[in-house]
Amino acid sequence: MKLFRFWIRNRTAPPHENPRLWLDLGDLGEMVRPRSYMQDHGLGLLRTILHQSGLPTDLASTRSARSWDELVPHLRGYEMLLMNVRSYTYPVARRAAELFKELNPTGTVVVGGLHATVALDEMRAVPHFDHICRGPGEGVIVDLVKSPESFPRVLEGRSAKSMAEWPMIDRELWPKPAYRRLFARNPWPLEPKKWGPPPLATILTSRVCPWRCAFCNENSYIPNMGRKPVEAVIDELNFLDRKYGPIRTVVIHDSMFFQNPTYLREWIDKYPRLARKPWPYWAAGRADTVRAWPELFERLVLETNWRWISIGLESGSDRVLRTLNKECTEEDNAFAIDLINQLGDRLEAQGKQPPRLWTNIMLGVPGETREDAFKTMRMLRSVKRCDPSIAFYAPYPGSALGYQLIAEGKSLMSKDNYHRFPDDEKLKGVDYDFYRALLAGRYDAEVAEGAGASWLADVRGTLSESLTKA
Ligand code: B12
Ligand code: SF4
Repeated sequence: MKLFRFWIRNRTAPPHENPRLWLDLGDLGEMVRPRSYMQDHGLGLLRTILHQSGLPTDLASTRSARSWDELVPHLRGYEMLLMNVRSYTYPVARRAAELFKELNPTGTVVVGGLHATVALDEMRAVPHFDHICRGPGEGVIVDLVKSPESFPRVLEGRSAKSMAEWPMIDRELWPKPAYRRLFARNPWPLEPKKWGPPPLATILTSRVCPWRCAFCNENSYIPNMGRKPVEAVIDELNFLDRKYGPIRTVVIHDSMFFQNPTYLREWIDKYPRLARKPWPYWAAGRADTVRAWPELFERLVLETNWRWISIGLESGSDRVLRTLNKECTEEDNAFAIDLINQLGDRLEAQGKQPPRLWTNIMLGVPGETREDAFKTMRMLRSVKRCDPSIAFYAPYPGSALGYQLIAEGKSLMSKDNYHRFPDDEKLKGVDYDFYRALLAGRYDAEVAEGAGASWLADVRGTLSESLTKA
């Protein structure tokens, strides 16, 4: 084994057409095994801009390698390495940069992405990162790649005013999964099964959610920008369907799709008329706005095939919702659940596919009591068609609550394990054994006690397997 490693690392570099390599980041092996994966729009956008500007990049992916040794030949022989670093890919990015420098001692490593914006100190601390771009990269990437030496080590990115200015991503610049059977069933560069049947087309219509939930509040670190015009979204989907389709599911990747009534009305008017097929889609909303604009919500479900409704209900307890600054109440959550249940019944009675509620739930929020957690379980069980995505609360840098808990020394997440798994223990002082027992159904009697007549859910029994990776 040692000999093999020595040989791998010391083989002469293969000749490359391009001097630059973009490395897609994620769990080793994710695109090797037959499992779901999602493509990175940041990488897609920036590589498209570079290629259109005559600065092509080669591509490798940590997700297509089973081990670091397997990645070695793909990293060797380049002058520049580019990466999009998010908090959960920071450990992989560090390791990749170290390896790249070992293999290409005179090479330059250029990084950007959300972790550079929210945790600059940790990025600075990696000596192998030569240039660190904070914020949006679309306005600087070309100059930066052309002449990195004219930029300081840490630089501010520049945003387009509107997503209308972004070029359409050339999806063939995304990594190809290595797994052949998966590939055969899911015509790349469309994506495999997730929420709905494959092939999937993922798309962004907006960049930032304007709310300020304490565990997220992305609008404090991602600059606001104009939304992608409705017709441009539909044109892109039609193009993808013609070129790579037939598409069967659309995933609108926006943090918050249900946010602007004027835009949504235009979507209701145009999507059913102008899309080659009104593909059923996944998109995110909030309980309080569903309650504020119920007619709009109903029309979206009934007229545009919104079939996987993602609402971060987060908790069934007002106390916890307040800690999270969710600005939604137990009543808002109950209203949204009830409306989705009713709409589902109506569609089912007509022999049509009912919408499912895909809901993020957090357990182990600081200050949460057992009764709060029972209320969350009761709330979940009142959803008739539910796909819960349950996670132990994670104090991510960038969010107000995350920064506070990190500063107080309560976070168990470190730069080596930002890599998140929903069931990792993330905070000091939280009784995770209780939560595991709760999800395994050991407190079902206590949960049922307060559930009354509303025990409707198709999530009866153990919820342990709902600690799923997004
Ligand atoms: C789509 C999405 C997903 C998708 C797809 C992820 C993927 N493969 O890309 C799915 C659903 C899988 C997902 C999952 C998760 N996500 Co997510 N996701 C998003 C979302 C909504 C959009 C990302 C996106 O495409 N943005 C648009 C592109 C264009 O922006 P970008 O990638 O940041 O790139 C720009 C800049 O950063 C910069 N840039 C990027 N790279 C580079 C490189 C260079 C060299 C330069 C110069 C510039 C540069 O320029 C780009 C153009 O402006 C964001 C929220 C957001 N608004 O960004 C959250 C977000 C990235 N996700 C987040 C989280 C926490 C997660 C999860 C951990 C959630 C969970 N608890 O399970 C998981 C982890 C997944 C995993 N791999 O394990 C956080 C990350 C926080 C952080 N500090 O990093 C975000 C910010 C949401 C939030 N507000 O909390 N996610
Ligand atoms: S949790 Fe959801 S609603 Fe709250 S700020 Fe983040 S994306 Fe917006």
